Amino acid sequence: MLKIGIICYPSVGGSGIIATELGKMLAKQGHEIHFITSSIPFRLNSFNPNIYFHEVELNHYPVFQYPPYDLALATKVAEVIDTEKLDIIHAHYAVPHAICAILAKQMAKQPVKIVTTLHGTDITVLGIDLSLKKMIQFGIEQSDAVTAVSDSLVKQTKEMLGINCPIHVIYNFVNEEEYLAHNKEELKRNFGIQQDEKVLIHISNFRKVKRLEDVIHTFAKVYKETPARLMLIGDGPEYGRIHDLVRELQLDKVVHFLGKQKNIPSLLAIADIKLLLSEKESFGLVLLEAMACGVPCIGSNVGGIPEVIDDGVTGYIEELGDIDAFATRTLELMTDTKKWHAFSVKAKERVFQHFSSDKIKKQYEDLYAGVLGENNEN
Ligand code: GMT
Repeated sequence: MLKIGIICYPSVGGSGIIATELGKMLAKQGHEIHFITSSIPFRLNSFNPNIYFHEVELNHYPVFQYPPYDLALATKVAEVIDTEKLDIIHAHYAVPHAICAILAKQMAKQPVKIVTTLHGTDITVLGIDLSLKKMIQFGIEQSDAVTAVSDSLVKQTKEMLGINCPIHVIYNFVNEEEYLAHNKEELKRNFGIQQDEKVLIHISNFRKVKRLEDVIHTFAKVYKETPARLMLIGDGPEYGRIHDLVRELQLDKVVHFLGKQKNIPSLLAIADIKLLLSEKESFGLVLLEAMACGVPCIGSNVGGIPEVIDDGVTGYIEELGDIDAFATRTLELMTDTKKWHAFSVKAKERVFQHFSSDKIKKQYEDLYAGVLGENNEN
């Protein structure tokens, strides 16, 4: 069994969810897991004797204008490598986490291997910044193994950064236990949603790349044709602008801003269709979460989205910004009950067959064994 240190963002967000759920699964398997983060990861909600949490504390020295979090993290990681004799540091995000891991490895007295997982924003957004490009390249090249959450992200990383080292695709997954059957009709009643009203849902951090305005305009077209509601889960920089747009379009009675929510499976259980119309999306974990609840998804033809949605089988993929096509497909699924059911069944099947947590956990374990020289694959 291995001793694995995990560095991730502890707050709400796909990368933090994947890092935490992976840690939980590895701990169940018997590995010793050490989370090294600024606060307890929000998904770390149950006790497991194999899971440890090391808090990165910031010192507010007056000489620093801003407390240097990255240096505090690297120091803490080095300390944990030595005290716990870690075999692996698994950094989620190249910058700053892989960089901190590399620095920690140099400071530590014990040898350790570094595995870095790229989640997308680190490459597709930060990689455009020339000042960070070199650092991202360094983080990737100095890691002992690198994974990315989709084929599309591997291609983009190689193209944008001119990197030749291998990057393994290991897809995201969901914790299947959280997506057991919910009573959809009862939950809908609790929300005051009428029998004939269909529910569309969008979940994101309300950043510009998520194209919330396309979600609203798509819903507006759908609502003209049939009774419907739109549930918006999450919060972020676009919140105010999108709120104004909803009011301008006089949709405030049927568009619900629910803010950040923890119990995503119960909310997804109410939904009939999930919309993710982003202009950048390396994977789209929220799609997988929706599919696990049997919710067909409509997405833009961008990044890893086409690797998650099976077009015409578990949902539809349309070109970025094509509001008419998004609305037509939404209406098609809303009005053809037989088709909706077929898509719903296939969506669940796809999650449990292609993105099963056991399969993904095994891929990470094989990768760890590879970097530690325990098999001949690497
Ligand atoms: O989408 C975000 O802005 C959040 C970001 C994160 O750090 O969680 O999500 C990225 O990682 C997720 C987990 O691998 C992916 O499902 C998201 O597609 C990816 N976001 C982008 O590529 C924009």
